[in-house]
Formats: sequence, C-alpha cells, structure tokens
Amino acid sequence: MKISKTAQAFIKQEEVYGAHNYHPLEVVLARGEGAYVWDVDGEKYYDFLSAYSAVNQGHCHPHIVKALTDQAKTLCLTSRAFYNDCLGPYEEFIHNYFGYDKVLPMNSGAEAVETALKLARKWGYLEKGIPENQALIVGCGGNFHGRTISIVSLSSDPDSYSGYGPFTPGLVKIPYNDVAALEAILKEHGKNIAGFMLEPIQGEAGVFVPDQGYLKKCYDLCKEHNVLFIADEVQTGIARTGKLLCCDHEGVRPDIVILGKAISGGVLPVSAVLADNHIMLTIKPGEHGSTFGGFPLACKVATAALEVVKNENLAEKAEYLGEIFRKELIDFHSPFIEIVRGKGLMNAIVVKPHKGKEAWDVCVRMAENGLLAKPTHQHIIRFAPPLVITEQELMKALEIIKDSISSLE
Ligand code: IF1
Repeated sequence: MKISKTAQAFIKQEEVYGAHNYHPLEVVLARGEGAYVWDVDGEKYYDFLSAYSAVNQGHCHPHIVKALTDQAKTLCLTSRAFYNDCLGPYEEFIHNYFGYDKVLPMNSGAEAVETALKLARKWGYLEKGIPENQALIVGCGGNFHGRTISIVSLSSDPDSYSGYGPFTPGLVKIPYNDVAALEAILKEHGKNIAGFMLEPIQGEAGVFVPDQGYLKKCYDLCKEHNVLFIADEVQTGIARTGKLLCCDHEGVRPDIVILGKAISGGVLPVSAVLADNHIMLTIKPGEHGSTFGGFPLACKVATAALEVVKNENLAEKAEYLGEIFRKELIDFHSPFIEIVRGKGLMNAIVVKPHKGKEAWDVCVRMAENGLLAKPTHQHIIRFAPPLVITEQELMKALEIIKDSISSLE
C-alpha cells in the first residue's frame, strides 16, 4: 500500500511516542460520516469494521453528537457522590428499552464484564449459598471478553494471556457450542457454579455462530442447576446481528446482559450490566463503582444512540442486508473463500490461502480499493459495516470486496 508523507508522519509519531500494543493497517483516518471514513489524504473508504461493532449507528451520527455537545456545555461529570438529573432518567430509559429491573452503568466493555463476574460471584454467595471463595464461573474456549487480568485468566488465546500470570482462580473453560460439556460440568460442580458466561456469537474467534438452539439449551441447563446465564453482548448486541440482542434470535432472556460499544454509537466509552433485582441488589452501596460510570454525558449519548437504533430500524436493516451480503459472497464461488458465516451484519469469511496470498493481502487490496476490514486469527476477515449502510452502498462495497479478491486470484 502506498503511504503518503502526511500519513507516514502520523504513523511515525505513534511508533515513537505510543505503546506498541497494536499493529494497525497503515491507513491514517481523519474523518468519519455514516458508513464512510476518510484518511488524511482525503481518500474515502467504506468502514467494514465499525470499530469492532461500536459504530453501528454510523460515524458522527448528528442525533448522538447533538446529545453529546448539548450536555457537554451543561454538566459533564458529578461522580456518584451526588445525584444528578441525567442518571435516573437514563436508568428508567434502559429499563424500558431492554426490560430488566436495573442497570449498573460502567465505561468499557471489559469493566462491564468484570462487573458481571463480581455480580455473579456476589449472587452465588449471598443467594445461592456457595461457600465463601469457592464460586466458579464457566466460560468458553475461543472467548474474547476483554483484556483485564481476570478476563484473560479465562482466555484460551496465548496472545491475550501470555506473560500476565498469575491468573484469577475460579474461572473455568469448556468448549464453545458444546451443550454436553456444559451439562457435564454442571452435573459435577454445579453447586459451586455461580454463572456461565458466553458470547452468543464469538466475535474475535472469527464470527463463530453456534448451532441453532445452543443458547436455549445452555440457558435451560443453567436454570436446572440454579446457575446464572450471562450473555456478553458487547459486540453482538445493539442490533448488530439483526435483533436488538443476539439472544433474541432464540428467545433467551439472559440473567445478566453485558453491553458496550454501540450502546453509545462509538461516541464515548459506555457500557452497562443489566439484571433483575434479586441479582442486582446483591451489590450494596460502596461495594462497586467507577468515577465515570453512568456520568451525565454517557447517559445522554447512550440514550440518543439507542433512540437511533429504534428510529432507524437498524435491527431489521441488519437482518435484511446481512442476508444479501452472505448470499452475494456465497454465490461468488471464489477459490479464496472457504466459508461465509454470520448473522445480520456481523459476518466473516474464512480465506483459503491462494497463490501465496492470504487474508492480510485481501485486506490490503480492499483498502487500496476503498474498503476497510481487518483479519482476525490470520485466515478470517470480519465484515461489520455500520448498520446505517444503504442497500445501494452495500452492493457497491460488495463489488469492491469481489474485485479485490478476484485481483488476487
Ligand atoms: C482490542 C478483539 C473484538 C468484545 C466482547 C468484551 C469486550 C470486547 C465480546 C471488551 C472488545 C474489542 C477489543 C479491541 C478489539 C475488539 C475485539 F479483537 F479484541 F477481540 F471486537 F473482537 N466483550 N472487543 O468484543 O470491550 O473493553 O474493549 O470496550 O482489545 O483490541 P472493551
């Protein structure tokens, strides 16, 4: 990829003054609007990553930006030491929007996952009667729930956990999409298991969609063993998979829902944990919190971002456009494409290396042709455009994807 001197300067600055904890595609972005981003040289791209599904509502959505700027001129942060006139209305809005008794507001997805783990443990001790410090939480191989030490203690990806030990105890893994494995561990250790946490579709693993009925069967097993079913909808939630929550596809109502990313439309770090009173009230005043959790800006931005999801029917759009996207790539019959999979507008292709070219080469070529996507786990390319993309724009983007792949064949 040719990189202008302007872009090189920004890349160099990050290289000299920033931690090297990422290896970005060499594109330097300067503006975003709807499904598009522009680089520092004015080159326009379709954004098919959406900041890992945080920008479902499109870049710089005017309704969300207005909510941000109006509140920013009024009151930004009070801390939870005092009440304010934004949090209560936001909490009631979330209650009505998702149908849970309560919300515990946090900032990043990882913080919300950590909150869910603490909530499940607290409930396990206070409500289920698990002996002190013996609570187990079950997760799935191939998971990605964030990057804190406890969360990577549950990871099966060496890139996520190597060199960060010792690890948090009480976190065990079973294979994903394996009901029998859950049944076995519940039978053996169920009395000490507080929760089972999973992504309804594994994002980082490469948009791994479990078998139809998997979520429901796991939910029912958890009910049978008085174990909390915890859904990490940070990436799959907020209309991305064609329903408000991915668990909605199977009519499963998790005991704890973890939200992040697009709950704010990618404008501010906002996350949330949803639960009913008998779970949420096990955490008492002073037992958990965060300086910015649920701050006035977050309340207004997230309210506006969720209004956009409903007002613009983004779940229905994702469902409809996702069918078109997958069909077009399946019918393309490229020697490069081994598998096309996904739900709604959370999709991925498994790339078969061809003539020495692999997923990274496809992404570089697509970037040269005006579309940004990034590979995960070497051979998988995820495609997740903002849900505001139009059918016409999607068809144009598909032409870029196909032309880029064909040019490497
Ligand atoms: C990075 C991955 C995606 C998530 C789920 C919790 C979190 C995430 C299902 C934590 C975050 C982000 C993290 C970001 C890249 C991206 C990512 F590649 F890392 F794995 F999307 F797949 N649950 N995912 O996907 O939320 O604390 O980041 O707000 O770390 O590079 P966060």
